[in-house]
Amino acid sequence: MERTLIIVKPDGVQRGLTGEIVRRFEARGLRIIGMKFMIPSRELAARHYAVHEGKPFYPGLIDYITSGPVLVMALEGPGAIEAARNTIGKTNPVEAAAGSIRGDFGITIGRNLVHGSDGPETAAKELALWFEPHELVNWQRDTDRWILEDN
Ligand code: D4T
Repeated sequence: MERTLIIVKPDGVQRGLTGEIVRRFEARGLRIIGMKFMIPSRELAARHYAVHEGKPFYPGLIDYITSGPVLVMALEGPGAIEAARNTIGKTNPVEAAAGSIRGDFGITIGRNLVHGSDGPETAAKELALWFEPHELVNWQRDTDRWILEDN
């Protein structure tokens, strides 16, 4: 079982795509284990995007991610990180496959709707950054035997 951190960014929330985006992850079989709605502080955004500090797009990225409410989710499942990245699509929506979230709803890299952790180390770091341990819920999904081969 793997865990990943997903953010519906301010454009996804403002455009009323929150439900559609959550639906896609649920339909894929990923289990929601945490969820919160918040306006990220600039400090939180800076820690989340620390790896991009100094890059030309960094200031715009921080302005964008702090510009309004986001929906933050922790998802769990086998291969959850890669599965979620594939559901989200390539970083630049122009290159994202049709059928992915960015491929269906995005057209520009600076408004790419969703974030998903890009590896196990990043996922662990981001989950700890956005969630307190007690905010993550351990639960059994009754449909798991129809979604997961080993459950
Ligand atoms: P996030 O982190 O938002 O899920 O995006 P990705 O994991 O798919 O892509 P990333 O970390 O490389 O980029 C982070 C964030 O910065 C924006 N960005 C990126 C941008 O506005 N201009 C750029 O040239 C790049 C590379 C988009 C996503």
